[in-house]
Amino acid sequence: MTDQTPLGDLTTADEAISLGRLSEVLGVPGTTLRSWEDRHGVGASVRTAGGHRRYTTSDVERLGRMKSFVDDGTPPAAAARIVLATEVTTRPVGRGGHPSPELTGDLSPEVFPAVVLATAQRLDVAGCRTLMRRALATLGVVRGWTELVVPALDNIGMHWSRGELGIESEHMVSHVLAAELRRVALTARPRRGQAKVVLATAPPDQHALPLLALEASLAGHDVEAHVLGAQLPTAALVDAVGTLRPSALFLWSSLGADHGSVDEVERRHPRTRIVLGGPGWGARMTDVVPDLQSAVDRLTGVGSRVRT
Ligand code: B12
Repeated sequence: MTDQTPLGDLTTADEAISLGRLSEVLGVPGTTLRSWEDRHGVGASVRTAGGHRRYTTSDVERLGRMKSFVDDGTPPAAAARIVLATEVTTRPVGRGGHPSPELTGDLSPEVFPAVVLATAQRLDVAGCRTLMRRALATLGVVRGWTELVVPALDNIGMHWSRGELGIESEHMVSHVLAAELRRVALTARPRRGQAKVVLATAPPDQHALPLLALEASLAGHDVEAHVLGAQLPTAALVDAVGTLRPSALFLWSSLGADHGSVDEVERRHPRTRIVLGGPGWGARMTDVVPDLQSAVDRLTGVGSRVRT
């Protein structure tokens, strides 16, 4: 049983609480609190003149979050990294609304999804933008998307489906991520003599982020990508392929796809190569590219298998 007595604002060494009191408040043994500090760096930020630990408000908040993660089954080392990385993203933004240069969150796959989730819960646009930008810039689009961003989206989707995260948070993350992916695509140097590809989602799918990941990944290759976005009706897709005459059409589906769109494009534009991606195609489609790198390879001609 934990002690629920309010602690007030414990900002100075005099006001900060002792190890014993914190142990009562959180319901965590003192030996465990000491080991979280000694081994994982999550502990008291002040000491008395006699060297005793004293915990401020932010220490209490941080250790409370540490306890929640550990109670949920996260190993203490990972919990500490999440707590410390998440805390970094809450620091104030710098001048001009740009995130503070101190923002140096942890980009390991173990921690990234939890840190993105924390920004989603707080609707922290600047923190989310910084994380996405760093993931894409540090690892490059293909690895950043595959190793960090997709697990983070999966985690967001899981919390949303359990009713633990509002749709506004999911929209915020999608919007920020879309802008970061577009930024990469737009800043790439244009090349001459490009092959043309069209990227769209199969109706009625609204999940367009993989198209933007693909567009950003193709930037810098000799490919001109035209993103037509989500929920494009089949007739519009057929018209667009007729107008643009791409060498390939990439169609994404996250949910159950309308296979009629593929049949119709094939019938009207038999020379256009169709490349399919996403879990929504199901078993009927046997040649669905499994990941972003394979889609890039297929559209740049490195892997040139045609849909069977
Ligand atoms: C963001 C999001 C949205 C946003 C999309 C915004 C946008 N601009 O794209 C919005 C809010 C619009 C949305 C709407 C809906 N969504 Co949604 N959404 C998501 C979320 C969080 C991320 C989607 C995404 O881009 N994922 C990234 C992709 C690439 O991940 P993936 O499909 O798992 O990828 C795998 C492979 O395909 C491959 N891969 C990864 N990247 C790439 C890239 C390429 C190019 C290739 C080829 C392969 C590849 O590796 C992955 C692992 O195997 C997912 C959660 C999730 N797990 O994905 C839910 C999710 C897809 N949505 C879901 C649902 C239910 C919906 C709605 C029906 C909700 C509703 N009731 O309205 C609607 C759908 C409406 C519609 N007609 O489409 C469910 C789908 C469950 C299911 N399979 O039936 C999910 C899984 C959430 C969940 N856990 O329940 N969504």
